[in-house]
Amino acid sequence: MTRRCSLLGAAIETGASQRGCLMGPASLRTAGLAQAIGTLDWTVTDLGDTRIDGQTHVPHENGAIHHLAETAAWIETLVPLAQAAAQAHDLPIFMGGDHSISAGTVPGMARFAAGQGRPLFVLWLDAHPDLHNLFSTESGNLHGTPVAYFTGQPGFEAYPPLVSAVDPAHVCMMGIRSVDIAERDAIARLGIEVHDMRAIDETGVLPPLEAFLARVRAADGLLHVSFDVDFLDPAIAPAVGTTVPGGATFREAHLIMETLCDSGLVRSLDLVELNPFLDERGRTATLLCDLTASLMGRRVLDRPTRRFA
Ligand code: HAR
Ligand code: MN
Ligand code: MN
Ligand code: MN
Repeated sequence: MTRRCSLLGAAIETGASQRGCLMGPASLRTAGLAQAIGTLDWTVTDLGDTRIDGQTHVPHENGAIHHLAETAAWIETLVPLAQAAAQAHDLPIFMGGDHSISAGTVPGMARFAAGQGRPLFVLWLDAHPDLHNLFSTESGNLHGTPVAYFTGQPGFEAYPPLVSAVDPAHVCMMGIRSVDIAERDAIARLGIEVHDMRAIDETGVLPPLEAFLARVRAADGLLHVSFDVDFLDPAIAPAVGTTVPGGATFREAHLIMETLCDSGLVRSLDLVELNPFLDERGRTATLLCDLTASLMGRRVLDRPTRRFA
């Protein structure tokens, strides 16, 4: 049966240290995201790009913070849009923009899931855990904060009140390889499931992913996937301002997306941190389109759907 997908652009770059993520949605469209999905068993609705009004500066006790007012406005805007997109479509895709969009898209999805009486689970594919609060961030770059916010941690009085929290036990991170001290403490304190690159080197991506998917299924959960370009190795994905060596390979990333497709559990997707200003002839944007196609059913050969325990 043909399912409905939608694309929503959130051209945010105020959360990142470098400019350029503003062009992320345009680059994904130019690379043919809608066309790639449209050749599969999906209809695609492009909802266009959302925007916020100009903001006046809001100071914070942590003087390092950049663009607090803009980030708060983006959260306010994105929460209801994400929730509405989930109501109208089987798989909304949120095109960033830097990773601060997830401080809006994930709570919006969590609120949608709560309305269905189901828990939201989050698969966080990233080099970074993005677990700072507004007091612990030293860089002041707010793309480093969404996970702490949407899991309901303290220190976010300056963000809009959280509409619906995600249980930290429902978050799984893969690809992590750059963690600040405050984030390391938060991971331990919250008991978040983190598979860093060493763990992936040791086991490959499938065992931890399948174990997480089994947990989502057992809880009758909805799954949101948040895909940060820097999850990938910079050799295959140069278009990101925060490259970290030793990331996921082309095949590791595709195998994750193909396995997610087989699971049938994915309800929404963020594609974030794409900085087209740093891309090489569109190769990173094209790779993101191909990975999304794998998530949505592109197959080299017909094969029986993998069975899960
Ligand atoms: N942890 C660092 C900081 O807070 C780097 C954060 C970079 N974040 C992203 N998203 N690129 O994952 O500044
Ligand atoms: Mn900065
Ligand atoms: Mn990130
Ligand atoms: Mn990152």
